[in-house]
Amino acid sequence: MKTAPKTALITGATAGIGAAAARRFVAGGWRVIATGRRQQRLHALAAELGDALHPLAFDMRDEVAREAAIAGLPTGFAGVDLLVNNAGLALGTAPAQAAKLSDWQVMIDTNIVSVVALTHRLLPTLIERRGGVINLSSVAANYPYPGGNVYGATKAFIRQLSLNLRADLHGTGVRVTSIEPGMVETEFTTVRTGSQAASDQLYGGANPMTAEDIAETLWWVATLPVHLNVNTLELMPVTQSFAGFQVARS
Ligand code: 8X3
Repeated sequence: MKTAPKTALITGATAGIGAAAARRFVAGGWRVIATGRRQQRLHALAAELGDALHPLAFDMRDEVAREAAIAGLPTGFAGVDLLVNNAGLALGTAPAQAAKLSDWQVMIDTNIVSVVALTHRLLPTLIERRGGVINLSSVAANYPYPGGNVYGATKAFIRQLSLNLRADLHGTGVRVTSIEPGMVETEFTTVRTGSQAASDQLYGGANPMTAEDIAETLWWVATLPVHLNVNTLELMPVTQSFAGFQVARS
């Protein structure tokens, strides 16, 4: 028996993990709603992937635009089976005492407030369809590091939100997963540092993970037999591991 294609809504699909995930899910026969701010990039993705991809350009932090975009989804894409909360960013690597409050606010609005709002909006549909939520957290949720301050805290929120959603959605059949990657070479570090050179230096010789590595992981999680739930999944490149404690000496 032929089953109807499933639909994933992937945020932050204009680049990096989001774009790679859109490609992976379309290749797997799903429909994808690809969201992001950069309309041209979404249209290029739609031109590449065809009718299975519905581009939806809006700023996740704009409540009115977000609601209009979701409420206006065409019939073929209205039933979301999987929400991939991928949109997010890090701004700055300075210690807390030198960081910009405005950077912290943008991270909190993007990485937490928008994710919470979109998830809340889609929960009734996800419950009706026994769907799933995959949240992109980070190793920064699990390990403190200098300069991680508010970025790491937003990702810790996302990890705990995922687990608490699981607790509340118990018995509904809805799956929830927190994915916690380490170094993935995307635009992430250029955005974080504001510099291509800093990004090249960080990833140079490090053999980091790729957006495609994480997209494949998302695909695996989403297509596991329905009686399985991956609660949390932390990934690093082999070249990345843990640093020790610091000691400030007098
Ligand atoms: C960021 C992970 O390892 O690049 O989410 O700092 S890492």
